[in-house]
Amino acid sequence: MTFFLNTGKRQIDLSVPVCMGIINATPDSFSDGSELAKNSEDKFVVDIDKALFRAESFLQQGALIVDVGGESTRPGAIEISVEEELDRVIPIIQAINANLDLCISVDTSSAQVMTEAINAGAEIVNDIRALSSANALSVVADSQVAVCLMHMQGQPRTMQQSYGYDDVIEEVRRFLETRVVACKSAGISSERILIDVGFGFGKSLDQNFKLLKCLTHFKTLNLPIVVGISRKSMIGSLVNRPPRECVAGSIAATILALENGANIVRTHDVAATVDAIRVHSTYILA
Ligand code: 7PM
Repeated sequence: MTFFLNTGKRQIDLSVPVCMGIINATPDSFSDGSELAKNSEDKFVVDIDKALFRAESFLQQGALIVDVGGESTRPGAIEISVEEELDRVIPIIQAINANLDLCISVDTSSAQVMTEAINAGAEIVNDIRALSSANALSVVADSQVAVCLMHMQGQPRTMQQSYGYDDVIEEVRRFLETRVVACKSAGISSERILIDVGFGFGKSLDQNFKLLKCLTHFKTLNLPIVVGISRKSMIGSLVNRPPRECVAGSIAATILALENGANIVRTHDVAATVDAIRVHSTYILA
């Protein structure tokens, strides 16, 4: 099964997996965010030039998509205001859209941020809350952009406190199916929908690895699969290293995800991920 993702502006061929580079415009992002802070400011202000430079290097390294996020979804993170989120992400999206041929994804759950991001050139809404916030579904339905629906149990602030599943695979699958139905009922065609099991979002180490091992089960939904494993604690806690030193572990897990049908890999480490995709695609064709 080969897929094309329709973002309104372009059709992305997913017959070979593609790489989505992460641009985190958050002060407390554990693995890269504060690198985008303007040095001259006391409070966190994103440095647009640094963000643009990162996006450009992602493009050179072979990413097709950049995912720009301003709300910190790290476990335990505090929620920020919509104004703060807009201040962080919109200027970055505008700058990338004006300067680079990259498909821009916006990592947000807020309908207002989605609206302004789409106006600024975003082509994918990547929502860890799967369009469950007020008006989010209609904002996407009324546009031409694509959406990534992710599963999360609980909320980022509290989601690592308990992991209650009878059958993690079945429950995540059923949740995603329900959100896909909601999208289709609202008029979003399947060419515009991506699904994501949400590694690390209210899941134990064992549950994360069950999802990785059973990723093929999600192929029955007949939609492209996004995976976000990069530098997460499901890797860090195994290899006992801080996020920055989790690249090799993340690539190992990425190969397993690719082998189990991942179509889009969301990553901090684009060059390494593009190499892994090349190795895997060659292996598949041998
Ligand atoms: C802990 C958990 C730290 C998650 C940081 C994160 C995903 C996402 C994020 C994902 C999709 C991060 C994140 N993770 N969007 N946004 N899938 N679609 O690694 O797995 O940046 S936030």
